[in-house]
Amino acid sequence: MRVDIVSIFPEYFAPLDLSLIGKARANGTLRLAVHDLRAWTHDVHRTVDDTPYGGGPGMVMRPEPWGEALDALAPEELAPDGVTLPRLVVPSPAGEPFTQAMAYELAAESHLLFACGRYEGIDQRVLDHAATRVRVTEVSLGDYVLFGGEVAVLVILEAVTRLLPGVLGNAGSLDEESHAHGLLEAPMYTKPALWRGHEVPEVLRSGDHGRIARWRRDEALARTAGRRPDLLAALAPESLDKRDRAALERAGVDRAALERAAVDRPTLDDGTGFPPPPGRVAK
Ligand code: JD8
Repeated sequence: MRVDIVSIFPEYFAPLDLSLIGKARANGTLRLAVHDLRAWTHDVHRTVDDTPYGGGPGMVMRPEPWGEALDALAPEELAPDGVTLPRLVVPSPAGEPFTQAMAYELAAESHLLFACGRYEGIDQRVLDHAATRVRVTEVSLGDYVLFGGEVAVLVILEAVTRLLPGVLGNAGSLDEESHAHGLLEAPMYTKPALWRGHEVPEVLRSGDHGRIARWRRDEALARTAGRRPDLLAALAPESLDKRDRAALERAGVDRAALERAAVDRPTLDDGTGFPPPPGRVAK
């Protein structure tokens, strides 16, 4: 996979030299380049921002450097095979929520181009213009406010690159994990068996693989019910068998009630798309 990142803070991406992503780069699985947006400015101050039309606080990223960056990294003149067309990914609080499903989708692309905004964001015409040439996906990490897109790109790349063939040593660890089957994972333990008065559950030391698998499944179900009822409610009914339903009942979960909770969750929304800050009462 080829990845290009454009940012006014290329130093933010130093961690991409480390660990498994660094290894994937070193062995050619991942061809990653970070570009300084200011390389596509022409004034002495290398200006990338200006005041917002319509007024308001802060600054907006000017379109011209972004236009030149896209011309360089997503050229209109395609290679004859057309395969070099990148998918443009733009972190934004107004984007589509980033999920494991989207990570899988992005991992199937051969070329990703990330545009990191700062300040109040990028002039909208950059995205509108880019969409005439490439597929554009605005992505949000979640409902909280960041300074810019850089950290979001680090998160997205970590989720995406670990799905690339050959990046994870242990292929089995991919589909056994949380979010692959829609449940949180059971807790994990290692040696020693007794540590500061806390014991590893007996079942995990029993060597009985059937009992261990059932225990882990029950823990996953109980944990998900307690911590993420939204995930449990979103499960397809057929992904829970009779023993699962029994485990949920023991954990005190009424699945019908969970499903109702998922559809008529009380709204805290005041139209801004964000829940009220602490201290403010929801409408
Ligand atoms: C990109 C600029 C800051 C955005 C005013 C200050 C993602 N989940 C997420 N939260 N925030 C971002 C994000 C924030 C960004 C930029 C992503 C570029 N900002 C601006 C508009 C409102 N703030 C994000 N992914």
